[in-house]
Amino acid sequence: MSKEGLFDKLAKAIIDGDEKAASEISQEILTAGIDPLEAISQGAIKGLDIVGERFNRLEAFLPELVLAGDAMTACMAVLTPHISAEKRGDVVGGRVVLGTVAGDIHDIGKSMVGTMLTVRGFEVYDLGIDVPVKKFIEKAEEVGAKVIAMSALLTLTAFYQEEVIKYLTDAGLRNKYYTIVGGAAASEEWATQIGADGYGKTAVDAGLLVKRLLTERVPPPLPQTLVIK
Ligand code: B1M
Repeated sequence: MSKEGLFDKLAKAIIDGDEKAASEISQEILTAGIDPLEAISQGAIKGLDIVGERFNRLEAFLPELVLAGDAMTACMAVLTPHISAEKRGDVVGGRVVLGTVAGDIHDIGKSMVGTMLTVRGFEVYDLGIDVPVKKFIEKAEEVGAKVIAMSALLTLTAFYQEEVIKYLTDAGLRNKYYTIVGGAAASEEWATQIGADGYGKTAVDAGLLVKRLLTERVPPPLPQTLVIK
């Protein structure tokens, strides 16, 4: 089967919420020697986007979202360990505290960011989902991180990204950490508005962003949000 055919099959497995099929097709993709990152972005995420659009049009409901999310997780479990060293680029090193902001339990994109940072050689402390403002900072202080990375998928709770930045400022810690934001509820405009040091549209961009921030060494807070898109 062609690469495109496999990507379509993977997207369909996600749309159908079929964990077993998602896992099997992901394995097939690996066996065929196809780039796992391409399969995630050209196949699996397309499937999730279709479910999201159907949800918007009231043609799909919460159970379908849940099943699609589970199928995506099954696919990622097979594919992510094989995201290759070629994607690493130059290893820069440095610690990053990562999480999805308070009130938001979307995990998939945040975990992709974690994978992309890890393969680039950063030490990632993934706090998971629904992370309270203070926890980002406490962890960053504890592990000596240089970057705080926040994902937000819900418009309603994206303001917590700004709360973390405000908290850092109020605590006199703003010049200690680069703050970067992303996720479907974030945008370049939003990142600029809240004074984030960086914005990345995709997980791959997040990896490039952290690399740029840590190699260019302009101390935080940056006068202008660095944008990779
Ligand atoms: Co929900 N959900 N969801 N959901 N969900 C969305 C986000 C939504 C857009 C669907 C829709 O209406 N079309 C909508 C949000 C609307 C809005 O606020 N604007 C929505 C809603 C409304 C909800 C609920 C409120 C539904 C309800 O209960 N009525 C509820 C909220 C729960 C909560 O968080 N408190 C809810 C629940 C869920 C599930 C739990 C069922 C499930 C998540 C399962 C899981 O994560 N394990 C789910 C899912 C699957 C989705 C959709 C369909 C897919 C999300 C996803 O994983 N996308 C989503 C619609 C959509 O996005 N098409 C939707 C794939 C993922 C790879 O993309 O996370 O954007 P994303 O990450 C991208 C980039 O954004 C970037 O990298 C990734 C790609 O490279 N990125 C970063 C992410 N973080 C980054 C950080 C960075 C840089 C880049 O730097 C730090």
